[in-house]
Amino acid sequence: MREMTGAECTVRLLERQGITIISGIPGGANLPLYDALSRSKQIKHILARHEQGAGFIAQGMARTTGKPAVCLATSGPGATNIVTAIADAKLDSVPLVCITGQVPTPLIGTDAFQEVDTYGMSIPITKHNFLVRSAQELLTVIPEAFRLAASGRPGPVLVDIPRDVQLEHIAVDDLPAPAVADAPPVVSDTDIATAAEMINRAARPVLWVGGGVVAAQADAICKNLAETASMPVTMTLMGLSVIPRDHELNIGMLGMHAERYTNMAMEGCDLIVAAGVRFDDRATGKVNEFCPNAKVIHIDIDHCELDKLRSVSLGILGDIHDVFSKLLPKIETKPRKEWIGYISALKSAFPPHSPSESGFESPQKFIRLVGELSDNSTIVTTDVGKHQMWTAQSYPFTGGRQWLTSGGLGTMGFGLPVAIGAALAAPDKKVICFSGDGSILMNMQELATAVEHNVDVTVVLFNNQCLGLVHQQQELFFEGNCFSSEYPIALDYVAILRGFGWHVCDLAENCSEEIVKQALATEGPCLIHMPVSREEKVLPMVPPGAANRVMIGGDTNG
Ligand SMILES: Cc1ncc(C[n+]2csc(CCOP(=O)(O)OP(=O)(O)O)c2C)c(N)n1
Repeated sequence: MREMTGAECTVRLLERQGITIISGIPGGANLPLYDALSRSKQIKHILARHEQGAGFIAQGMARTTGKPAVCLATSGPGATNIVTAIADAKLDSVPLVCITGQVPTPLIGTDAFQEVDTYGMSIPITKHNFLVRSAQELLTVIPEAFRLAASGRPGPVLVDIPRDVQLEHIAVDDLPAPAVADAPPVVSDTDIATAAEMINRAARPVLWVGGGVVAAQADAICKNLAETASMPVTMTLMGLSVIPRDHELNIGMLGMHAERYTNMAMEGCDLIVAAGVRFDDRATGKVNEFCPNAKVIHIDIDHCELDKLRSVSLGILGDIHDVFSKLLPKIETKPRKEWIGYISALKSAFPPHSPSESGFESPQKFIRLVGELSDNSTIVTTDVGKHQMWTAQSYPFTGGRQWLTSGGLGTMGFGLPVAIGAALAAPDKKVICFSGDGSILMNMQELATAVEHNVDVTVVLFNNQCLGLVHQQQELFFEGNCFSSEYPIALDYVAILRGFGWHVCDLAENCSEEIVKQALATEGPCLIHMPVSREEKVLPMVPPGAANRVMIGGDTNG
């Protein structure tokens, strides 16, 4: 029997979950927790400069390891600031445990200083949330938060702990065992047999993979399955690293910024094997007109996704690795020469925009150059905008958890803090963040955090002095009325980042492969600044709300 406070109990439970790094910011309502944390020999605290930064640093750790990561915020403004990072984690199924301080229990509902209804506010953006009423409850709530975050389809869980609960003394016999994720659902043998038969019979099948395949660590077996069946593979933005860029069956990302031949190939398929995807509108375009002639097998760990937006011929509930492993021995080896030949002909007729050469002539070629100069273990993050799509179209991904981008929420400001989190979780790896001059400002305070922890992060900043992707949409769909998307003042990013203590490499001053190599070889935070013309577009493009066959650009190589 040991007496401890709710705060101490929380820290012990986090230690037992194997947590070694937590990001956050202290404030009045979580100070008891911080006091207890200061005595932990196991957990290192990363003091972020903004709670959204703390949330995204934790996301960077979780996206890199696949395990729940923890972030802390105080009540009121601390909680409201961290909301974006939680919502982002929800849409991209990232396991997060966010612990917020709350005003003391007797003051809840009185409009107390720094009181917001964090529980209510977080209901729609979490997988689950708790408002803890006594220190005793922490013994079940904290392990439960980890179990929920990691089980099935991963996601964020919020635990709101009032200050008096953190200070309450309880006697604890034994701390509960650390929580583990629930076992995945048992896959039905009949479903496997039916799926195998459908794949074997199909003349023009496509394997469509998303973030769920990354989460299930099923990339290697996914490649085996595709190769055995000679099934071309298309990917959502979240699934881009599943199949190496140069693999002969990789037909690229589908949807709004797909290559024209990819969307055309999808139109021609007779079977879609959709794994770990959620029929997001950015991927399907107008969903009613998405591959109307294809049968669909949908494999997902979350039963809510099956039949949600598209009625499927067969829905398989289960862990994708498990499903693929059971499916593979039943798949006939087939060359499917006609189908593969048809797609190659489409590819020759509508050559990809993604560059086959690297260089400095365009951001896409430069992204490819950076990829070629980096080793395969490099982790890539992005912000949101043209630079994100250029990276999606051009970076030579090789596999796994290499690609961290905000897919569902599309959050500007994601790239830098997620890169910091990734570097903390994988200190032996280089992390490169491709960003834009709009996005980098949205969490630039974390430039200080990066220097403080000397993380091995390189930011490649494409500076087009505008909110590029918005600017492009205004040019294309609002008759060139580029209202409020241009920055009239040219900021000196080189001086700004140098001021934060970053190494800098300014390609406006000096531009050569040798200089880029040197920048990438620099250990610790380093900026590569590349000026880009506003006119440089992301093409092809499906207009928002249109069917995927309605594409702008990509009909020639230009
Ligand atoms: C937090 C947030 N606010 C607004 C948007 C809408 N938005 C999408 S892309 C974009 C412009 C991004 O500009 P920048 O980071 O400079 O990248 P670029 O497109 O120029 O490469 C904006 C404003 C968003 N995605 N996220």
